[in-house]
Amino acid sequence: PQTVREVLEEVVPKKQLQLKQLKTEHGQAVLGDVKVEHVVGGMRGLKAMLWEASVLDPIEGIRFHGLSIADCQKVLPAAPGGKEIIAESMLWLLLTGKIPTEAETRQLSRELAEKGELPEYIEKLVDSLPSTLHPMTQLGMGVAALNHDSKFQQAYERGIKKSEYWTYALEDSLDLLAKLPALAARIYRNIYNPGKPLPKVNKDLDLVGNYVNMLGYGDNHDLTEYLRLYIAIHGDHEGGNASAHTSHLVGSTLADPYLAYAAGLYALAGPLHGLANQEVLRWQMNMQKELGGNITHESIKEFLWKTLKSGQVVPGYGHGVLRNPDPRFMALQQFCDTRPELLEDPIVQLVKKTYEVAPAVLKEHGKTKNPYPNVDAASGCVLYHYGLTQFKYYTVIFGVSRALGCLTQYVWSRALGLPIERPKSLSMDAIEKLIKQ
Ligand code: FAM
Repeated sequence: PQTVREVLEEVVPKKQLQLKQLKTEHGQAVLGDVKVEHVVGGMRGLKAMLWEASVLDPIEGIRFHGLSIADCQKVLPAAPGGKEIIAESMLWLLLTGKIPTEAETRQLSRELAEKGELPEYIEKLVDSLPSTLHPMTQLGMGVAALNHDSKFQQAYERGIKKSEYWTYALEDSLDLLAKLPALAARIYRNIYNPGKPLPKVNKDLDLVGNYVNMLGYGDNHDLTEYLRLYIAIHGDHEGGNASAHTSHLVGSTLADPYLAYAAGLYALAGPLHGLANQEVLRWQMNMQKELGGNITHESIKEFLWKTLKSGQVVPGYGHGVLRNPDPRFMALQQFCDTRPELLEDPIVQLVKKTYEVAPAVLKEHGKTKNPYPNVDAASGCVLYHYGLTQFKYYTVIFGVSRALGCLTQYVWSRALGLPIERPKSLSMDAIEKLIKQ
């Protein structure tokens, strides 16, 4: 089996040539207009950045190098004894555009496990934080501080050629990804199980198998399989979402992969983005408390209107690009469909019942361009069922996953020699002057 680096050494030159031709032959080609609404409306739909690993279609949803989630579930290797996609096989696809063999996947799992232990200074840093400090804040601090050993930053200081950047970026990216489970699990243990011993990284387990084991749920096969699927499908969602976009921008200054991803994590920590999975559980628990035993479509509709009338958004619904139900939401629902104990779970049922009425209410409310559920509407209720009930931690799991996409793009942005990003900003007066011309 080849290593992911060996496959990249074959793929990178081809993509570098494709970019060179695109730049020289089509540099002046127009891709669309820039309107005032883009400048003042968060650049929705503005074609403005390059991102190789995935493209998001508003109707069909995400495709990873052209493969849908269903395609990936057919071809990407699972864990030994498992069925679901695992982080390593998704990472291989994102990085190389190719499907890894089972042997290549196992080799990558082993390579990551070998690098999975945290340096002692990181353990001391994380253990020194108050348990009341939000786990996302703690995760970003740990990730940024891991740049102490960044190979990219050390090589850059030595003065390496631009053509070599991506190899050091890849080394840091694999090192960082390998350490996320131990870092994320230590934060969980410190906040929710203080003093409980943390298992060591098990060299025979895949990344998520180790993560679940260190979280203290290792004997729950179904939860492990769920988190394998969860982490694989949250990995990449093209380049414009806030965590990917932030990480991409920070990386374009040649800040190392640790700093770039730490920045991305702080975008993910926003309630309109990754923190929505925490907000969905809080909202669904409030709904369950308020409705008590009277869970009907009517009573859920009333609760939805109450949320909207109080000026809040309905968490887990809407999307900046999607105009259809999120295929990631559907994949997580399908995971439940094959497990009676999940289908009978009250919170899982509440999510399902909410999905049966929320789109119509949001359409009637008339503001959101997308009245359908996004991945956050479904992602937390299964965790809750399996006993991972601390929903303030949920975005950390999203943060372990989104590294797959952000670090892939960091490697590719260096391989393609993408420059520092610097779009033009305007004042309102300058805009008015411009449109009067
Ligand atoms: N509930 C109520 N109002 C909503 C809404 C929702 N779920 N989604 C959008 N709107 C409102 C939005 O606030 C805006 O109102 P204002 O003009 O008063 O600001 C209006 O509808 C038009 O918004 P849009 O163009 O349809 O959506 P955006 O592209 O501006 O924003 C989201 C997209 C995801 C931020 C937005 O749908 C939202 O806030 N959803 C709820 C929070 C959430 O689930 N976020 C997670 C998104 C997920 F994909 C992720 O990143 N993990």
